[in-house]
Amino acid sequence: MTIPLAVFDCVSIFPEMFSALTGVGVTRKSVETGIWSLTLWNPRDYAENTWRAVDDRPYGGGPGMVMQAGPLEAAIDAARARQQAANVRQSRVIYLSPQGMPLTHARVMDLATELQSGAGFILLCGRYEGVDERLIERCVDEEISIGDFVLSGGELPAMVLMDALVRQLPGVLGDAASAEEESFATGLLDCPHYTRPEVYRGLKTPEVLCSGNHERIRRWRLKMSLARTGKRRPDLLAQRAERLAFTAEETQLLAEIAQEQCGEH
Ligand code: 9D3
Repeated sequence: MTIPLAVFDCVSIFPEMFSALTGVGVTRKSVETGIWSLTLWNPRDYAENTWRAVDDRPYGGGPGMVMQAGPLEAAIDAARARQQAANVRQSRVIYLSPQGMPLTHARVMDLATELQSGAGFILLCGRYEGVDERLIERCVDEEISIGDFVLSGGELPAMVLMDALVRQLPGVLGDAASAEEESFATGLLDCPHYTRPEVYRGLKTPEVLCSGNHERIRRWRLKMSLARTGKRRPDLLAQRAERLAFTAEETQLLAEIAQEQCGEH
């Protein structure tokens, strides 16, 4: 493999964190075979003061520190130049930020398509209270959040985004796993899974899964997915109903589930 299917450059004052992505599992295997690449840039290397400080106190006062525009822009420029030298068509700068649009499966799929058509991503990870707004104005194409909860910085979100994207590249997952991937794409939660032993501390594996009847198993799994989604994520079922995305079989199974739940109450 000579040309990677996805090119990432990442700007962070904690580059050592990224071994959590490049050092283990399928993400490690696929980066080692050259399916994707990650180059890290530490804005401290572009700080001009003797202490290599990249943050300063906020104008207007208040708690915490703000990342300065200068070292971040220098690091982004270096990343852009490296990507151009690596024949990347155009670089997209994504700032992982609590103010961004929340990441969704649909957005992951669109970004994966963009990557595979030759774009390179430059991921900007903030620390402290955030980054100087003028850096965002000048350099950032898009802001992405991974959800409405508070983290300590953008590094874990950047790894979440890369992990989600890398899984979509051809050759990263086996065929079985990529087929399974569709389960989220269908908008249903996964069914329960069981493995040996058949009885664990008195708890039996559902008989159907040991029956060898693949049609019964498929139907049971679909039913469990529908039941769980209805119970835990009624919003997902409602979305699917709006899109009229239920098959005749699913409608039948949902009726069975409703019937059985009537018995429970
Ligand atoms: C005083 C307000 N700050 C604390 C609530 C705002 C704040 C600044 C920086 C909150 C978090 C962070 C660090 N977080 C990220 O950089 C971040 C993030 C997140 O915290 N949650 C979800 N997605 C993301 S993407 C980047």
